Amino acid sequence: MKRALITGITGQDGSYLAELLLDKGYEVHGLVRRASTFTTARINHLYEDPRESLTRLTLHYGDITDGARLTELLVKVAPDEVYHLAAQSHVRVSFDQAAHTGEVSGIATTRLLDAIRVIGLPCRFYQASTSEMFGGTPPPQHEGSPLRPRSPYAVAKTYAYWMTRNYREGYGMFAVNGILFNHESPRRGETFVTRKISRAAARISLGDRVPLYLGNLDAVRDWGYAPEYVEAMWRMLQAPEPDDFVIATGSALSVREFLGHAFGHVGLDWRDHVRHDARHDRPTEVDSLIGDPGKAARVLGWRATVGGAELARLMVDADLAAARTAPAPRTSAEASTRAVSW
Ligand code: NDP
Ligand code: GDR
Repeated sequence: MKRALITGITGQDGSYLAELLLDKGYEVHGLVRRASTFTTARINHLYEDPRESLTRLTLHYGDITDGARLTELLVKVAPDEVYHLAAQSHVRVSFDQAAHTGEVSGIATTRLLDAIRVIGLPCRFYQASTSEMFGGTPPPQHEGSPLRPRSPYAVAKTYAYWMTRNYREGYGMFAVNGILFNHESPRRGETFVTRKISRAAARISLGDRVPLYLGNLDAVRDWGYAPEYVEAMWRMLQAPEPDDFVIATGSALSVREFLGHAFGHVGLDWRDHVRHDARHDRPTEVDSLIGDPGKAARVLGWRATVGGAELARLMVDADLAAARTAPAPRTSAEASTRAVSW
């Protein structure tokens, strides 16, 4: 039985990856940071499975910035594969927490790589790199495109990308970068734009009158479906040689077009319900990210099948179902759209 350690297991991708690996028969270990409230909503269902997954999924407390704890866990778990997904992953928030984002989304990767190197653990390592690293480079972006990061988040991830490559080249580690373009799902964090939109379309279609406050609607993103993207992560670690891959659909929508698909799906015109709030604008914006997934198709046999329009519809349907069973109080909907700058 293969053993995997997932950092960021409570996040969108970590939860889908844990499912995928358990389905494949892995023993899965996840790093979870302590919080004053429960953070395991996305993986609780894995514990409700009465069969053997209960004994094959283990969570360990730890913070990704705590090198000693990472070393201890790597020795204890001795994973065959490490999927490093933990990060401060919000681009807008990274402008408010630049140094913190550098620690969590950048330097923590070095702590993990170094712990693996010092222990001499013969594991395979996946780094969650991002299309944000391309920043100001015009589309289509591929593995050889220049990295021109335009946010503290993207700068931190670019550092981690290069450290991963350096440890591969310098120490012969099987360490790879998955350069993933935006990927979404009903489990997407509520402050990312697609989920803000799908939740708003659902609640407004059910009668809520509170508008949706957004920033820049002109940004263009290559949006794919998260469960398909975690399959690509796994394939990268099964490849004969370590290498870096762009994972994307190859086509894109603007935020405005995504709004059209989401609100149109429930018979609404988004223009009646969306307001601009400058707090959601970014000091430096990334205008257009559209990936070229050709290498992943050739080498890994991986292709995206769900595009932005279908994604908008499936996310709205999921939020409609959720809102019907547990309608959010109006006040909390308003507070969560107005309180901070996402
Ligand atoms: P999420 O924001 O949903 O999840 C982030 C995870 O990191 C959560 O489990 C979070 O824990 C954990 N985390 C944050 N800080 C710490 C810390 N200090 N110590 C331990 N754990 C921590 O991100 P996604 O699932 O969407 O993305 C996964 C990874 O892929 C991230 O690294 C992201 O930057 C990267 N990425 C994502 C893309 C996307 O479109 N989704 C595209 C390209 C890259 P908690 O639940 O407690 O907050
Ligand atoms: P992104 O995703 O920055 O691409 O990073 P996000 O959904 O936050 O923004 C996408 C685009 O929408 C614009 N936008 C808004 N964004 C948010 N969050 N809130 C708003 O109100 C809003 N209005 C407009 C943004 O300006 C941006 O252009 C995501 C994260 O998952 C990263 O971790 C990951 O690396 C990249 O995708 C690829």
